[in-house]
Amino acid sequence: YNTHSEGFDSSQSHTPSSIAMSHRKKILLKVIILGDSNVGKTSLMNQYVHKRFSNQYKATIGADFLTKEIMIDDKLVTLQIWDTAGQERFQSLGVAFYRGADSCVLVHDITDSKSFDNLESWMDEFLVHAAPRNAATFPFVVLGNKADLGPRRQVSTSKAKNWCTSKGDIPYFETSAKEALNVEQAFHTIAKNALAQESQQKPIFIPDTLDLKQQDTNKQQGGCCK
Ligand code: G3D
Ligand code: MG
Repeated sequence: YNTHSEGFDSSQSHTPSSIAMSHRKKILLKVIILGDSNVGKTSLMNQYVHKRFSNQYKATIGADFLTKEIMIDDKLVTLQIWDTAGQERFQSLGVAFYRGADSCVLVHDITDSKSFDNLESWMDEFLVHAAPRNAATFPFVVLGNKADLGPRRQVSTSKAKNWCTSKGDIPYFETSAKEALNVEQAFHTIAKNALAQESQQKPIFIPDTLDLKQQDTNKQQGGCCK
């Protein structure tokens, strides 16, 4: 596998006019996926981008992100989906992971109540590190994954929905990366809400100088630019 390969949504038809139109409005949205390890984050991304559920892929994915192009209304949107490489175990995700996120996907496993209880701290972690301009309206989405394992469920749908409502009406989906249940729908909502939010924002201010000392303390193994 090419770790930075391009996914393409073949369900969308690109007529010449839709391509011409979309070129005027090419947009990149950064989506990050957070949650406890083993909830299925990598599997969800792989299912969405490559329409596959495989263990092999999981072992080789060391990439910072995958991309997928989709059409939302008349806009060609490139989703840049950032997954962790297992560092979530140590809560040591670098600054680059959070920087400039347009949407944050919080994932728990419906058969693991601890992973649901931890959503709150993942959300806090995100808000502290990404420091979005408007935390109250930032587009989060919550996914209760492994919905195919119904008999082993520990987190009820209503409990998850109530939490999402209490956090400002965050959309909630129960997904299965294994059975491709709701994955497409969830990411479509993620992209739509990220796009809606992004179009309200002014260009991001990028400073000329970087505090290298600060950068260094956040540096992860694997080299520069993280
Ligand atoms: P993570 O990236 O959040 O750490 P992974 O999670 O995507 O690595 O998945 C963790 C384990 O859960 C994997 O099992 C994976 O196959 C499984 N998994 C992911 N999504 C689903 C799902 O929707 N349904 C079911 N039944 N299993 C899922 P292994 O055994 O390979 O560790
Ligand atoms: Mg993973």
